[in-house]
Amino acid sequence: MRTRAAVAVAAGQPLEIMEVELEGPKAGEVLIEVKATGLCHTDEFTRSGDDPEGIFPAILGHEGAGIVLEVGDGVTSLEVGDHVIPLYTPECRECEYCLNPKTNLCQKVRATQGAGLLPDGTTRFSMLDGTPIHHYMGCSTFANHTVVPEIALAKVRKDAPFDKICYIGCGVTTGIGAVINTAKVEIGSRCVIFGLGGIGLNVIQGCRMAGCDQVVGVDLNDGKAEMATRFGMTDFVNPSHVDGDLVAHLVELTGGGADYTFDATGNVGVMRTALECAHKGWGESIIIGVAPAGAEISTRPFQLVTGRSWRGTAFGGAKGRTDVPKIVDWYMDGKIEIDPMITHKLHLDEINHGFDLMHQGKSIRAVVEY
Ligand code: NAD
Ligand code: AHE
Ligand code: ZN
Ligand code: ZN
Repeated sequence: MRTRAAVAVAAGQPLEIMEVELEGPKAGEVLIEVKATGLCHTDEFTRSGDDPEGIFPAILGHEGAGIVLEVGDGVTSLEVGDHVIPLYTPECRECEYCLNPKTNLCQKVRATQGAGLLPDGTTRFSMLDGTPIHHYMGCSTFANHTVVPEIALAKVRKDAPFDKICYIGCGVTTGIGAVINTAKVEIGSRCVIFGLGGIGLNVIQGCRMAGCDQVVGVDLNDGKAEMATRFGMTDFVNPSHVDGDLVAHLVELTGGGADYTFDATGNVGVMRTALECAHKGWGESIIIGVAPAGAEISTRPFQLVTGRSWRGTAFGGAKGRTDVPKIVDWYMDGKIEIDPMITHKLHLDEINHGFDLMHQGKSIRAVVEY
């Protein structure tokens, strides 16, 4: 079939909107009509050329929701008409990672997914002249139709709006999950969140759910403070307005250091600050941000010797087929908020403007509706 897609033709270039060819689903695969997709900073990270795994041409996008149009041979858990959220962290329920409750990093298809291919080692997308186009994070939601492995689809209730629940495909789950699943934040904790964008705001929302006493937000953009306050931030710090050492300032503000800190910027200097403002003896710092190729973190080992821990999380530690339908229920039951964070709705033709808004700090989430 033919479908419309925004294609990343080369690193650093704007996405190009074009008709592409899409082959039907093979065994274990599912054809989806994508109804909506969010723009996450990780899409921009790959588009820009910062991603060591970036492959071009590719159809980016990993924060989508849609409807099953066709299932390949052997697919048993989904049928035509089901509503689904694609999962860049699949859940096969049989690999050693899926069987270990300590991780959500199913490895069943990781090698081919990282190479921009479906599990049989081929791509379903091509340009009209036959040039193959790579998949991205197993999802490729910047296309109106996509083919995804069955194990990378969470089946969700049919009354949930696609233009909101697409955000559960990455930002919402990553932010809330980092608090609940990874850090396991306790009631009464003091937390510091660096980066109040689409991920950081959901960390703040998770901190509110966890019953934190203090939730400090740190961002270079004063414009991010209002929304963060609405989601539960108690104190705002703009590092460019702090005289002297930022770590010392945050340690003082949190009464000796934070119980938990979160990086949602992808900046390795910020990651160091986040580790060092965690409380001596027990503070934990969780890295969520994705850093460019070649970037490395550093600190004095003494920071760890004296009881701080450095950790990381992908997709908020969520096992997607199990947890994502529950998060959709939380949204539908009013336990979490999504709507205010979706600041812009765009047509596919306007997708590059969505990345401009991200760079200008004007959007939290821009969502493309097909
Ligand atoms: P975003 O662009 O919406 O937000 C980033 C925020 O960080 C912005 O508000 C920006 O002003 C702020 N910022 C940038 N530099 C800063 C600095 N030096 N100090 C303080 N604030 C600073 O991006 P997003 O979609 O929220 O994504 C955030 C990061 O999380 C990205 O690196 C993204 O790739 C990563 N991410 C990781 C996962 C995961 O599973 N680990 C999932 C989603 C996104
Ligand atoms: N390809 C990059 C790393 C990108 C990365 O860390 N991706 C996160 C999800 S970000 C979603 O917005 C992730 O899930 N990582 C685990 C994995 O297996 O990819 C690089 O640096 O090579
Ligand atoms: Zn993402
Ligand atoms: Zn698995």
